[in-house]
Amino acid sequence: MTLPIYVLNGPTLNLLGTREPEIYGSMTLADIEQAVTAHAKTLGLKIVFRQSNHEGELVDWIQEARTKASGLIINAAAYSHTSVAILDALRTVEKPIIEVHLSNLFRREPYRRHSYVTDAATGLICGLKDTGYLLAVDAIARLIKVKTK
Ligand code: CA2
Repeated sequence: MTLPIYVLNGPTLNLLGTREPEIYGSMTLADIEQAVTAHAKTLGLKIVFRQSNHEGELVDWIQEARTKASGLIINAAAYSHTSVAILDALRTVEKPIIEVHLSNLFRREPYRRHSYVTDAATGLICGLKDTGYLLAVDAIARLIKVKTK
């Protein structure tokens, strides 16, 4: 049986849909979870979807994903730009890792252009709002198949 894909979300993403829809879209995180879970189901895959405002909790979940996930989708939000702890944890995950950002980091403030997560990620999707999460599921599905063939 294929292990679930972990989808981890960082600080303040729990407030999605309440402000700045032009940057982040108008869906709530619960809407995104529902869409991602339904899409994964069409591919025969399961999703574990979580959000935390706490760096250490995200690190714990990344460590959990090492043995319990088939792949990892991560939007570490502001921690992407600051957290060597999250980078170190991601470097221990020997599974496909897709970094997702709702907004296009390269059209925003210069401090958002660097992400520590990118150093450990298999690939990066940004600027496509909620669609980025769905494409990340597709990417992991393909990467897992390539690996298991
Ligand atoms: O574009 C993304 O997905 C980000 O990861 C979102 C982070 C930001 O720090 C990154 O640079 C890019 C911020 C998430 C804040 O979420 C909000 C939710 C509701 C209202 C305003 C912000």
